Amino acid sequence: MRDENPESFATIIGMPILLGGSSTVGFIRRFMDVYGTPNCFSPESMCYRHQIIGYILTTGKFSVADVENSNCIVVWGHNPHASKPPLAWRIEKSRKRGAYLIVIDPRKTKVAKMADIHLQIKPGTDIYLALGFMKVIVEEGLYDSDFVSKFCYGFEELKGHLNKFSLEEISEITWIDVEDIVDSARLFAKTKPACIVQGVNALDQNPSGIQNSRSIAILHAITGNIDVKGGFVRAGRVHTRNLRLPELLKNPPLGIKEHPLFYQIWNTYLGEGQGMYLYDAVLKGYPYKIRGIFVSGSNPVLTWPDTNKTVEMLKEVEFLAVMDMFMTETAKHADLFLPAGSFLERWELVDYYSVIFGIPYMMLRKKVIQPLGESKGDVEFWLELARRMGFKEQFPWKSVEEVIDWVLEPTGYSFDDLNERYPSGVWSGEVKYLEYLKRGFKTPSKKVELYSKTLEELNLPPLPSPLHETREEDEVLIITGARDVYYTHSQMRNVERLRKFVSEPYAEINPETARKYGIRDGEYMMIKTERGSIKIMAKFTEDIAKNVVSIPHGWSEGNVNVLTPHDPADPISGCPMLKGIIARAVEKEKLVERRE
Ligand SMILES: Nc1nc2c(c(=O)[nH]1)N[C@H]1C(S)=C(S)[C@@H](COP(=O)(O)OP(=O)(O)OC[C@H]3O[C@@H](n4cnc5c(=O)[nH]c(N)nc54)[C@H](O)[C@@H]3O)O[C@H]1N2
Ligand SMILES: Nc1nc2c(c(=O)[nH]1)N[C@H]1C(S)=C(S)[C@@H](COP(=O)(O)OP(=O)(O)OC[C@H]3O[C@@H](n4cnc5c(=O)[nH]c(N)nc54)[C@H](O)[C@@H]3O)O[C@H]1N2
Ligand SMILES: [Mo]
Repeated sequence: MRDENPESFATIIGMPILLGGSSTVGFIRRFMDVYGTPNCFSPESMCYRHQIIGYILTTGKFSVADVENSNCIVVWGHNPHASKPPLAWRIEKSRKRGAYLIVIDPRKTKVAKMADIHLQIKPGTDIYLALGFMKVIVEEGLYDSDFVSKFCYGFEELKGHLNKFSLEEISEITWIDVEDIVDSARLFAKTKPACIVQGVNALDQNPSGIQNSRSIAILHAITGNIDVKGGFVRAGRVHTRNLRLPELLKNPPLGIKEHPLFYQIWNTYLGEGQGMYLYDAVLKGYPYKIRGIFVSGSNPVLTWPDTNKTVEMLKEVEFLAVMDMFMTETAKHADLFLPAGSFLERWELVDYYSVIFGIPYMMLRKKVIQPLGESKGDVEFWLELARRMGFKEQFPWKSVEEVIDWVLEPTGYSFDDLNERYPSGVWSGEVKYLEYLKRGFKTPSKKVELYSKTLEELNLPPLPSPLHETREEDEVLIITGARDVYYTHSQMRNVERLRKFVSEPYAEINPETARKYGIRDGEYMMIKTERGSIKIMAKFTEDIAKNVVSIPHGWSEGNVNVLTPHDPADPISGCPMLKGIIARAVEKEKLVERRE
């Protein structure tokens, strides 16, 4: 495959690898650089990356909400008690100190129950609500006029744009009363400092995803909450050495012709392709044929959208290798299965920033035991493969310890330092407030771009704009992937003790909605979309908005991704639509013919 056309080989890495830090992710990508394929993919095609792009496009950098020091916290599309408990504890602490709390979620989550205001929004309409907030803030003169005039680009254009929307129309679309929109916008704009914690992907996984993230950055900017304690603060990265081969980054992977900003924003390369284009490349040879896939630490049969298509794709390739600790639903299709060592069986450098404090952080994860049986740690495996393939020049290291030392060199720390002197890790750097006073913002205009010329040049909306069609009132909308504190994506279903807490997947549904379809609590229902249908148990709760059904992901029985489309939905990033999907039918199970 490599001799004929190396780009026909692709890798899919998953969360355990992505979170492993740059010495793991970068190492695999470096291997692919040398092999000669740009086609590296990961869950970032539908996770987190979109928020990063939206924030960078607007403020030139990635920022996080400083909830600990804030006096008004907006939690938007996020359920941190399930998905990020350390953040939930900090919100609770701030709340006790007297901070206001606004939560925007179609479900009354634990954090929503603690809130001053809970806006039970119609899924997928967040962009309208954001425009409503901006409208109130701008028209009532609640914005920070000094910051706006000195540091924002395009305020007049934004002001004109907001005239196109009325609060009554926004209220109808979002299911939120005008009064609640106005009260929330006033509370957010008048309380200083204030911040918005955006969920990791709830706002991204729809056609207006990047528009949502841009709007959140803009709301911080016009209220003067950028780079201030308790506001929206820059997340700095640890400056470790990049393992990628920079000259090869210029060769873009699949999906980048269609979504250039998914790969590169100005001088920043983000480094991977949009995985939603892998389907056509494998199945239709468009724009060229992908013939082999290596899946490392991912379970796309349960975690990627459109399971039927995903399975078709994995069956179609001439060669499929899967490296995992378990014989997963994905591994069952593999030509070659490679046993992976767990995080306890390898050294790993974690070098990110804290998504709670924004401070760069690094830590050496310790190898506690030697890999069991024939398993290998991921980097160890790729190092050995590089050796056997003769990539010695680009892979001169003899061990994973040496790789980590090389990556660490620019930081002034070594493997031994982290192993012996700082066993619990080191913070490297601090949050820098008001940085822009010295250098401006790292955007083409050097200001916060309310109006984005970069988007305009790509024929994309330069101002935050809805890219959704509005829908019929009585449709049932499916939101997928709400996190459950007991499980991580498709993992841990084999742990019996956890099964005692949640033994099978369920769909949360409001009793009033369920009654319309003759379904009772605990009964099985069939849910059908244009992609497929699944059987799933109905769990009644008054805490979910009417006409909304919430289904978790990661279950092999009741696999919600049978229902989801893989088409790139957001024109900027190509993110697929995993929230706010229209249900074709919701029926009591026995009334429906089984598909297979
Ligand atoms: N419908 C819907 N789908 C979703 C989402 C949603 O909200 N809705 N969320 C999406 C998001 S945000 C994400 S991040 C993805 C996650 O998608 P994936 O990353 O595919 O998620 P996991 O199921 O955690 O798969 C990780 C696999 O790695 C294996 N593993 C664990 N440790 C190691 C290791 O050290 N080495 C190797 N080689 N393997 C290891 C595990 O056994 C498991 O099979 O799911 C996405 N899917
Ligand atoms: N225990 C556990 N923790 C995890 C994970 C896990 O699998 N298990 N996965 C990790 C990963 S990779 C990720 S990406 C994050 C995901 O983190 P998040 O994306 O923040 O996911 P949740 O915390 O479930 O919160 C999403 C909330 O958004 C709401 N929601 C759904 N659709 C909409 C909408 O259209 N608008 C609004 N406003 N709200 C909506 C849902 O009801 C839900 O309460 O979690 C991480 N943490
Ligand atoms: Mo994720």
